[in-house]
Formats: sequence, C-alpha cells, structure tokens
Amino acid sequence: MKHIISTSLLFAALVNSGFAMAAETGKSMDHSGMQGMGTMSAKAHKANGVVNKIDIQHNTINLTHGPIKSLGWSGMTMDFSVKDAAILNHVKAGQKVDFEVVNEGPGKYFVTRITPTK
Ligand SMILES: [Cu+2]
Repeated sequence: MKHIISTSLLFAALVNSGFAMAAETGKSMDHSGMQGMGTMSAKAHKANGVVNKIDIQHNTINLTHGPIKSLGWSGMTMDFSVKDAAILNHVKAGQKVDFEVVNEGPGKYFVTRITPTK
C-alpha cells in the first residue's frame, strides 16, 4: 500500500513537472513572439480608404479600404472597432483617410490611428 502511494505521488510529481515545463515553454514562446511583433513596428498595418459611417456609441467605423498588403487583404468595405472613440472625432463620413490597423487575434481588428488624407 505504501509503495502504491509513493508511486502515485511520484507519478503526480512527474505529471506536475511536465505541465510546469510545458507552461514554461509556452510562456517563453509567447514572450519571444511578442518581442518579434514589437520589432515589426508594433504590428500597425498602414492602409487608406474612405469613411462610410462612424458609430461613436459602438466605437466602430465603417470603411471602404484599399488593399492592405501586410494583412494579405484586398480592398473591401467593412466595420472596424476602435479602442479610443476620440480618434473618430477627426474624421467624417465621405472623407478619404489614412489609417492604421492592429490585429489582436482572429477577427479582432482595431483602428488605432486615422487621419484625413492630405
Ligand atoms: Cu477589410
């Protein structure tokens, strides 16, 4: 009985250390991944387009944008979210704009900068 207990404890210890190592590896991989993203100019994808509609209440802007090579996108009309609705105060519907998009996961695209095209 004592032997069985100590074996299961050893097994548990091995499993735990295995998980700990996996977690550690995952962490360091995430970290290096983030560092890599950081060096790529904060992953801001530059684009241009035309403003169709601004929704301050929902922090969204609908844009018809040109191709965004760095995202592998062709031109299209779509909604973007913004984290800071204040950036939408400087543009209006119908305007040509230059903007930057940050991708924070599947389907999560945020406009972080937007200015009227000069
Ligand atoms: Cu698009």
